[in-house]
Amino acid sequence: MEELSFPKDFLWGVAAASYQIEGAAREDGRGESIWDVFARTPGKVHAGESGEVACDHYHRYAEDVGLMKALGVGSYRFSIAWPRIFPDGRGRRNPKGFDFYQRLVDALLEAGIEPAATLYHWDLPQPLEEKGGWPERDTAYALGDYAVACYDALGDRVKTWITLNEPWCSSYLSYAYGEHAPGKRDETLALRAVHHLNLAHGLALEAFRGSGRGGKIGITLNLSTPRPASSAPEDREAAELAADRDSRVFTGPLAGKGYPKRWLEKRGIAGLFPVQPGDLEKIAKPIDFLGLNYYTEHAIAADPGAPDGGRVVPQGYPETHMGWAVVPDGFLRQLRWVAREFPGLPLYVTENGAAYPDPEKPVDGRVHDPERIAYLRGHLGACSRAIAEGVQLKGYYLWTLLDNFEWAWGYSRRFGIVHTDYRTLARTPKDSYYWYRDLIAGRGE
Ligand code: IFM
Repeated sequence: MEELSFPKDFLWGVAAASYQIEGAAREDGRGESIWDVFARTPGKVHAGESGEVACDHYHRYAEDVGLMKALGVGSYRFSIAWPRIFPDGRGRRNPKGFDFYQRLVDALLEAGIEPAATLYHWDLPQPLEEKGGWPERDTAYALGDYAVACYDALGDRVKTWITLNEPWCSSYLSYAYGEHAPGKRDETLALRAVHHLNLAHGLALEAFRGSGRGGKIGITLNLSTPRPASSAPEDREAAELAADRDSRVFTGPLAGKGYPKRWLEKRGIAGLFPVQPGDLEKIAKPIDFLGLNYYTEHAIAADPGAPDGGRVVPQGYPETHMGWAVVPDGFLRQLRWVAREFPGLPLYVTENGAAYPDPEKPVDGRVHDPERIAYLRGHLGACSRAIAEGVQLKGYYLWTLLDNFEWAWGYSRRFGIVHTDYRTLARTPKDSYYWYRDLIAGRGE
């Protein structure tokens, strides 16, 4: 087995998101998000589950920070629930919502853990969706205003900011494929959402630079950098088109290259991106780092009947409980791809981890999860290799600390290195928690 080797100053962390863990959905003046509404729409979420209680992190955050401290992580990536601090999306502030994040940040700093805050991890305030949501330009400006309020409230202590988490999900999955809130199925809306999410990033970035605050800011993408199913030119072309659709619509504007012409021309959809003068310049302003969330790699074969000319083909790899192929080499390929697109830009893995069918209750106080450890080890091997090749990878946030609400899958998929018993809300560290702890402490493999 290849040795894992990381620089002394490599940042180790865990990541989580507000709606997936906080609960307290109707408490202390929190407004509704699109996920509250989606979850109570019959048939949208597994077993009709919701984030109403989730892991009750809102009340148990001190215990969770204690778990992180004992784990030895240097940083915790969390997201701020927009409707908790602006119940209507903009305008009226909710002081109790701000107070929660003040308490959380103070507890983290007290424990010696650096907070890394994501502004938007999918819980759009419902009143903004009622005005059209991400397909509407005004939502981007609303995010810009919300960002300023977050910087003002927390910017003296939070030094790492992530504007958006996985805008691919907030656009395609939410407005074209209907699998995420608000559950629409209209590609035109999704492409408008893509541009307004990119613009929202640009506005939040501009506001951060304008604030003169110290610290760093970036964006987190879940890129798809698929492998061609064969070396045939048609398969290569299909894989590139898939990368244009899923990745270069985000990386292109960020890198100052605009939207990917090849795919736009093939589909004849250039006119569907509502770009206004000055937008692309704002989006292309330099970021301090790029966050990558990697779980799997697809193989793509040409398919003249498919709208984008390709289809995902099975690869014969083992799969996680999500049905996602386990392809650590794909992670290495993706890190190289990103290093080529953004030469010299510091990179962070802002999510990586795996769901496996752990038991509902620990047995004798233990949860054995050897498959998750193998997954993590394999993917950290790819990180270690990338660093040895010169990729500017500065840190790794494991997804995730606690088993939690896995969106449309409800509580049926467990990604945590700490088991959550949803009946008692008791937390039990799994074997993977101890494995990660030893790795961080330098006692790992
Ligand atoms: O749980 C999600 C997270 O919210 C975003 N990235 C992927 C994870 C696993 O599906």
